[in-house]
Amino acid sequence: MENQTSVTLVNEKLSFDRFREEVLNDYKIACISREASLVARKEVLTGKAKFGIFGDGKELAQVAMAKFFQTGDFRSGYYRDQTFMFAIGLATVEQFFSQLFADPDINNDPFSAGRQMNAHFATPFVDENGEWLDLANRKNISADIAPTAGQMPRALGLALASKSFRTVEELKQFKDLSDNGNEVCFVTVGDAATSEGHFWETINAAAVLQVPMAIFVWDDGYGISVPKKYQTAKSSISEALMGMQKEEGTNGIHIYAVKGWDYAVMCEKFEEGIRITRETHVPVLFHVEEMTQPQGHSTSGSHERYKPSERLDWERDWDGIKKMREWILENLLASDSELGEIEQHSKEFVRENRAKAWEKYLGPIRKQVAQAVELINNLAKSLPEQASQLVRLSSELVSNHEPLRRDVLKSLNAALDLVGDHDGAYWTRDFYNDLLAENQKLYNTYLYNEGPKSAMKVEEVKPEFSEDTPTLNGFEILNRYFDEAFAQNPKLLAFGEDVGQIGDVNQGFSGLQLKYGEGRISDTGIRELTIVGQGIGLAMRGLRPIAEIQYLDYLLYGLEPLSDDAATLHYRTFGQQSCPVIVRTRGHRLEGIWHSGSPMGMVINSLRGIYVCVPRNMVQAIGMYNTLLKSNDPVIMIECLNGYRLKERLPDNLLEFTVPLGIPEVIRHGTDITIVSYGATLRITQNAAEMLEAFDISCEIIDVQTLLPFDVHHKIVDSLKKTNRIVFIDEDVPGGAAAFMFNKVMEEQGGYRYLDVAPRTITAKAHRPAYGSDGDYFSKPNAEEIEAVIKEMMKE
Ligand SMILES: Cc1ncc(C[n+]2csc(CCOP(=O)(O)OP(=O)(O)O)c2C)c(N)n1
Ligand SMILES: [Mg+2]
Repeated sequence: MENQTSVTLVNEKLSFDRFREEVLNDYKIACISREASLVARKEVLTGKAKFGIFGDGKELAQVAMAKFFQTGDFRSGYYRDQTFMFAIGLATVEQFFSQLFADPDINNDPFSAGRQMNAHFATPFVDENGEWLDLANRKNISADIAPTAGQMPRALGLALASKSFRTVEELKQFKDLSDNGNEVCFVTVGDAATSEGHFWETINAAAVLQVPMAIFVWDDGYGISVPKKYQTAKSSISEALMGMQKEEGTNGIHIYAVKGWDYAVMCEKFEEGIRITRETHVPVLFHVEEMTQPQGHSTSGSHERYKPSERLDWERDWDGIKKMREWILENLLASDSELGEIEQHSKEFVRENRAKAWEKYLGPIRKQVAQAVELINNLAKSLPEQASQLVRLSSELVSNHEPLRRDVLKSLNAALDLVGDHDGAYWTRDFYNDLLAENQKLYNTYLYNEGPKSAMKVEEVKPEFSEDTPTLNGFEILNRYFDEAFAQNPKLLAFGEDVGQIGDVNQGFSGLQLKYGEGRISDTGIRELTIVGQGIGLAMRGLRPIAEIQYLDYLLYGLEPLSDDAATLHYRTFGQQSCPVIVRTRGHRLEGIWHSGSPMGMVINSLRGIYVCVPRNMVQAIGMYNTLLKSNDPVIMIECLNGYRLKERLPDNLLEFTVPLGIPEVIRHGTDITIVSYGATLRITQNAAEMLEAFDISCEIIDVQTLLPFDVHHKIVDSLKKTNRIVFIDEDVPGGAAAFMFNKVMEEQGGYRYLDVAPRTITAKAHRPAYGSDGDYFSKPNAEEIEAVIKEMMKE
């Protein structure tokens, strides 16, 4: 008996020691993080960094949250989370400063190679060959973005992937990607950002879908200068959300409200809520109230300007770290002097790491400076006439204590301008060009995949047709394709409005939900923004989602996450994260202001980093799908709305043939004029070409097939060399994608050299297309108009 008691006592002592140690470690991380915020702000104010936004005032919640973030979990958060990153060991203080200094060396800023503002974190999801890493065995941070609540739509997909891995039988084999769907997506968001539609749409979708998501609202009462009363109904996001509270027999979410200074309660509630969402996949939201901003919003201003003095006093009194200190002392977990030691150590630790980061950042630039100075001084020796000016250039560069890469190039360029073509400048010019190439690698790479997973490296395989090849409606061909593709590739998932039960509004997925199950082919609510987000998140977790936007006109609702998140992901992570989402939509000709749009200029200009495919028929579309499924980049596939009922031949090698991206196809050969177009407009163009034939005018029609990339081998200019006349036609507004094509051929391909007459564009009118067949005829380019323009060009 006595023995047992002493064992229990020893155990209790051990667990108390462990508890104490954990608390003090959390306190230490909080102090280090606070110190990092204080020091980093000074770095910006003294000009060593451009801008800073920090996690001071949010420390306690984040050390608490970090305790329950397990291997395999994901975070989709925002710029306040440095403490969390330090606590889970995915960021060091040194790395934090490297990013603040915009260090472009990926070894120093492993999150973005200096491409992102500070506190925008990420971990690698793919290796250098674009293969998915074993995310189930890692702690995963999806790359942060600055647009408020922009992390929400993606989070839906990251969380939904867990549900897919848990419920879809075919996905159970991918043990490296998921441990039976036990992964929780941790989401952080500011109180003011909850005013965004992104927040509401995501919460509603998560509540409907029931996915493992733990949302933490960091509530400091302000969105920059605007207080909660202008942001949130009842000034409380947890109260405003009460109708979503899960009850017995309903879906919904669990809601907790906790205080950001109350370390003990947060630890308890986070443990409970996260355990529940991990087990049951019911989402959970923690409203963390009464947080502070000791230094205000960012380095761009001071909060004394807009916070009442009572608020500033309150923030000082209720500072989380101060409160945690009091709590530790009250509970006799450490003495005042022990805590003092931790605080002192934190200061030194941050100072040392800041210095290391600065040295690493500046070292390579100093080397460039030294080499440039030597070259310029050598030039001065061999060119006495320019010597004094050259020496002035080199001494200016030397005396710059915080030189940038651009300063080195500016000095070298100025020196080269001075000496002209002189042979003595050979090495200087050589060095200048080397630096240009080096900086190009640092700043201008990875917009798309460049390695084996680049869509541009997929070999062309032609479709094969045999004698008994059937001719079917376009939608039937697609339907056969999706059937075979889903049978072959277990990672394929498709979803969107009306995609599940009826198999999409044009029946591409008809019957396939029955065959492959709701886990793989599903209906969604009307929520284009989070349909896109769902696709982004699923793709980031190694799945192959086809996210459907019912009509191209409604892409606008989902454009933000495509532009800000998917299109920038590979670039902003220096190639460490990829998002091979296929956004499938249909557009161009139909009827009416919101069903016949062709806003291609909007698409190509907002979606650099995404491929834009505009197949003229469904067989071409399938070839592009095949190409894209072999690669890692996101794409938007715009099928022709009026093409689903046109007859096409069904290729025998449906899953094998590929259409390479950026390769136009001549679909009608001719000698007098080159017509460049794509998609639905091609049929009208073909009609016009037939009409023109009666007048002995021979048209060559080129289908560009993809707008991004555009004619990579400059095939169009080859045609122009033959015809010496060119017209670009599409259904976008004037100055839209037709102007883009015009620019590509004239400027990039040097097409202006081969023109006999002025080149033209023919587009839709600037207004939206009016309803009905006449509305279409008088709003969009029509065959008669094309005929007239071309006849005129032939007369010139
Ligand atoms: C879409 C968008 N609008 C505006 C901004 C500029 N902005 C950056 S942070 C911010 C306030 C965010 O407040 P909150 O969500 O409460 O987060 P906090 O900074 O207070 O932690 C604003 C308006 C932005 N980044 N994105
Ligand atoms: Mg706020």
